[in-house]
Amino acid sequence: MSRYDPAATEPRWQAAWDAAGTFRATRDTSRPKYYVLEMFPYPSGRIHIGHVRNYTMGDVIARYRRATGHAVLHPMGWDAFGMPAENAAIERGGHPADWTYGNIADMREQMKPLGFSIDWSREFATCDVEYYGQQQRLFLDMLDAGLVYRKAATVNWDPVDMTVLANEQVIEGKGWRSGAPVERRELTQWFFRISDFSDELLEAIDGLDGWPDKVKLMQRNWIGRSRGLQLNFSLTEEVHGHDRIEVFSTRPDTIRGATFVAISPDHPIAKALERESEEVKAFCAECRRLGTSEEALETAPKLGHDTGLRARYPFDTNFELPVYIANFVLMDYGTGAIFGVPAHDQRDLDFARKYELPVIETFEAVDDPAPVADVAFVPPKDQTVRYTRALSGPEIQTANEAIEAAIAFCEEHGVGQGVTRFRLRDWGLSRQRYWGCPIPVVHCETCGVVPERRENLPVELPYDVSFDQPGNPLDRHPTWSRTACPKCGAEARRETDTMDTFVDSSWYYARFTSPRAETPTEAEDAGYWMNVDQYIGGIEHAILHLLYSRFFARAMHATGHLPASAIEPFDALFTQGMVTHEIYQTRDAQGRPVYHLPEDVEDGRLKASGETVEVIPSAKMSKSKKNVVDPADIIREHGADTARWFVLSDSPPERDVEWTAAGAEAAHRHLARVHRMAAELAAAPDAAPDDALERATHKAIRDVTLGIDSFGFNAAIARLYEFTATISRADAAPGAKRCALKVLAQLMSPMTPHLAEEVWSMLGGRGLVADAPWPVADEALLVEETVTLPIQVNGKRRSEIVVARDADRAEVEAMTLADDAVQKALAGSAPKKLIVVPGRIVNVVV
Ligand code: ANZ
Ligand code: ZN
Repeated sequence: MSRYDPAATEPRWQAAWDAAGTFRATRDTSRPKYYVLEMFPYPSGRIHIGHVRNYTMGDVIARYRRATGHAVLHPMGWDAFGMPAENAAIERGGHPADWTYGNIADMREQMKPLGFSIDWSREFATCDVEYYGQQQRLFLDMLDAGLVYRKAATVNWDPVDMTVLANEQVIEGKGWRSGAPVERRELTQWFFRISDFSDELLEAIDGLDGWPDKVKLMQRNWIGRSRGLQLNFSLTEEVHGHDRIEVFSTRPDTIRGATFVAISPDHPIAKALERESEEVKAFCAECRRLGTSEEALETAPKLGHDTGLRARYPFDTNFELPVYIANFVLMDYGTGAIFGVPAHDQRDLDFARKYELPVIETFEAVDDPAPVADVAFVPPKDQTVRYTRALSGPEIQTANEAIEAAIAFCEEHGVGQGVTRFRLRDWGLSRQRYWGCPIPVVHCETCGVVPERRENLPVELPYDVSFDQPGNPLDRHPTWSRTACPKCGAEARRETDTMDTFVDSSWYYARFTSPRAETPTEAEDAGYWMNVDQYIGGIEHAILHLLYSRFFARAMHATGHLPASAIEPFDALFTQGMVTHEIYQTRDAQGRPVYHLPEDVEDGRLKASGETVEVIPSAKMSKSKKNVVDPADIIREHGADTARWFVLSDSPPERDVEWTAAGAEAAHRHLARVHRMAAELAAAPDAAPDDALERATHKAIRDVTLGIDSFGFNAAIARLYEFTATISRADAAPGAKRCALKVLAQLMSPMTPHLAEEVWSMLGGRGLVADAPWPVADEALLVEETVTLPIQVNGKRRSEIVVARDADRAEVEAMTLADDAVQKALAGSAPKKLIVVPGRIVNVVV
């Protein structure tokens, strides 16, 4: 009898699917379409078990939808630009392109044995010139449409690496690689006008029914709409043509508690003062040395410089406030200036304590009005409080009410107006990096910034670059940036900045609909395949990637590359949990932890030395802790189907699942058992269907279908375990069991497609199980034919009987009296009473 041998059979079925072109996506207007997409990977070089879980989930859905008659698009590609390739070139020599394409080849080889139903003919990498050339076209279209612009912006500058750093690359004020203190610099950069869409991107979240609530909340918070007041404080004396400071506040209800005004170091008034005072200059320089991230500003100590200027409180012009330059005021939020209310804002209170400014309360708690020292009183805005210094409105009101009243009051008196502000900033896309998509513009001395002509696209990255010096190799290239001005023909210089790699991943889903087109998309293909019906990926992309994609889809619609129906590109989103593993450690002579790979540990001891290991409970897999398992090893040992089955079982897909060797072995044993049953039943002669098995089969169809449909893969798998046991135990003819097992193969096929094909073919299934239509549960067989009735004797439950649903009273009574427990209780005599509650219970009184 043939043995379960995935090493031999899995490649064979993969070859069969390939040969038949089973997973090639083709437009077919006679069928409903289904587009399932997993977030494409960064080609780091190795597939990890988290990838396996992510792509297996997508694969289950893709295979299931094919079986239910959909035209399925399930593509794969590579998010291939970015810093790691450049860092590898700097650290180890070699070229980013070679490193990247080498990694892609390796990862493709690691991925293929997993048997995903991917249309590999659509594969691309974002560093393919065919892809980023189209991205340049999109950029130019967006430029024409006014969706991209240039402006001076403050950036984090690493003076050693001579490059701009993203906020995440600034660690405690220092460059993540150079360790040099990061400076704030002003550079002219390209920006996408995403903030024009703030309102729309926010409102549209309400319609994203297929998205997890937590992701929607994160998107809302990131966009951060807030209602506030913009008003002027006049200055007691004019300074360089400025006679007032415009401030923005979301708490105008607290204005009578204002004790200072603060402006950003980048505010025009601060800049004017900087020109005349060395002291101001030194102070602003100090502020700029800190990063620009909100986080850096949150944690950095509050610094202020008293300008000596005085601002008049707008309603009582005798009341004057000092004007500070403060490091925690950002120039690109609101107006770059605030009024400080130490009583009701912790940051302002810290500042006031440091610079000995007064603290004036405007409201207090209704029940316990005593303030707490050095803690600003900031109750929720919908809580009722007592205003002691309200600007307008009654004494007792909520902050929300007081805020609206204050805005109305200021508008009435012509001193300010209500405004809606967003936290969302325009998206700066310029990177002073080589390994990215070149920004297709040219700088001409006479014409300024000129877009490259479309017929000159793509602007290709030069291959001959060196990484032996800091900075952007494109700047140092002897010829690359030299070109003719597209407008006047004079000698001009190419833009050497490249695009943020988030741009690459903001439209790849659209490109997959026609990956070889000579335009970014093809209307017919995009119209047919968009939207992504099911998007699957990690929660770490819940904010930026999704927001940028939502913006890009709108921009692509505005520039004619996507239909209006695709401006929300992802109908449903699923964020999967991680695969975790225990950590094994011993200690060195100094007591420092030494980590060990799972494969080197057995039964709590090191295989090599027998030393006992400490076991740290399940944690995110990480190379530094060595608690990683390599999918390639698992496939070698157990086969791909075992890996696929295991990552889906045990835990709901949104939760973490813990990888254990024992669990993997159990999964493997189960698959081997299904295989063995198939081998045993393969030659069974045809038999009449068995009623009970038939019913069990249809219940399994119903439950597994429901499980897959609702992302309850673990529940579906639990049902498949049960169904396997039912078939095995069933008291039915082998021929009937064989029929049930064939359905089992179909139901398992999305999760364990190779084993399913094997079993299907052993049992005489026609063609590939991948092509077989999904079984449909017969409603008639799902109706329970029997009911279980508990039997109580003298009020205590003693037994139960299974009777036909339509059994009559006499029949139930007869069965009750025949029951062992009842006979024992009666001890030969007749019952005093026998009460049958049809369909519910039987009561016997003796
Ligand atoms: C006075 C006030 C009193 C404020 C109070 C808060 C509490 P959200 O709500 O996140 O939008 N602010 C305004 N512009 C700023 C800037 N450019 N840099 C730093 N802080 C700025 O934040 C709005 C609040 O943050 C505003 O309301 C302002 O301080 C401050 F008890 O005004 B508030
Ligand atoms: Zn020119």
